[in-house]
Amino acid sequence: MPFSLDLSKLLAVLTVPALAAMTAAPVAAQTLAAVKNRGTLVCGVGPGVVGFSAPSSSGRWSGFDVDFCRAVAAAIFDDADKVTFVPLSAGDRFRALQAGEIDVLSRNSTWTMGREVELGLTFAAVTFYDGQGFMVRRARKVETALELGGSRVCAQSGTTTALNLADYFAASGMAYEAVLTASADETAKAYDAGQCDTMTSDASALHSERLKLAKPDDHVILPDVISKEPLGPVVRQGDAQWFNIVKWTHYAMLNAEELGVSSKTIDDALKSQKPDVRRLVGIEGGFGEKMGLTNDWVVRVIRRVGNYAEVYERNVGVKTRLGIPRGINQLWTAGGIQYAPPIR
Ligand SMILES: N[C@@H](CCC(=O)N[C@@H](CS)C(=O)NCC(=O)O)C(=O)O
Repeated sequence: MPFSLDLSKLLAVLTVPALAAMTAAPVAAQTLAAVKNRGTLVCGVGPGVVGFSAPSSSGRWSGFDVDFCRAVAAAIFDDADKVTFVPLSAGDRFRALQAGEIDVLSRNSTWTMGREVELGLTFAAVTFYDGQGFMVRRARKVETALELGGSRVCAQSGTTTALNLADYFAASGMAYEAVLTASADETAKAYDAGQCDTMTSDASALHSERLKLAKPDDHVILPDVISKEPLGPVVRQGDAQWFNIVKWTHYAMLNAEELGVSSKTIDDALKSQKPDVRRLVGIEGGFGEKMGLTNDWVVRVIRRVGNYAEVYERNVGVKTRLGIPRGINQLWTAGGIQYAPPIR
């Protein structure tokens, strides 16, 4: 049909230059400039999961996810305190990032395909490999999650937790009732008050939630892990420079651990003759400036916040109240799956 031929020609004329213009356009690199102009990094965090992100009584934020924000701030400003923390519920976190209310989300968020292809967001790295678990009262003498049929299960809304819960009970042919709440505090309160007999969330968060209960020792975390929860920082799509800064902050902290560079040994590292240590601390390679930062950006991160092991052990490791062993979050050289691409 002549009409359709004409239309397709017209479309080709209109679309080809438009597409070429899109691909030729430089990738928007506005986030770093905005952060520098503002003088502070705006970081979305969880409101209250001790060990991951929680404010002290004086309002100072600390935790594993908080330290990641501090590391990015240290990389940019050489000051780990130049961060404004924005507490966000599970249901609101991705909207806040999409809307530009925060520069990065560091809030025990699970990397899923849908969160990238549906929400226009990108996970920069996996800072904590986790999985979903269950907590029950010790007195129930439950040994495995397969005995949980008929349970009333407390979980947080707006999370992968609630979705996995439904999948797991359906796949196991078990009945259950979900009691969904809007925050970690509410979930713990509902469980402690007996509104549910089982609590489910990322296993790491369960270790933290247990500490909120009236009698933590009366509760056990079952050994079953029913899902993959790769947790990490999230950015908006379309700003490759910012994505690289967030991603390489995690990888720099891992590489530092692998090379034995910590906040205690950073001054020795600056005198090192080892090529990979010299590239890490920016004496060789010049990678920091190519990313919009200074060449000593990793020195700033390690001096002000520490390497991956220091951050892990300080916030959630076996010597803390949470007591979570490194497990699969060990470096690949120690039997784990934390593996950073090389700096070269
Ligand atoms: N990793 C899961 C769960 C994340 C989540 O929000 N977990 C709860 C665990 S109880 C939490 O951290 N809440 C923080 C809070 O409400 O303070 C996801 O990305 O959907």
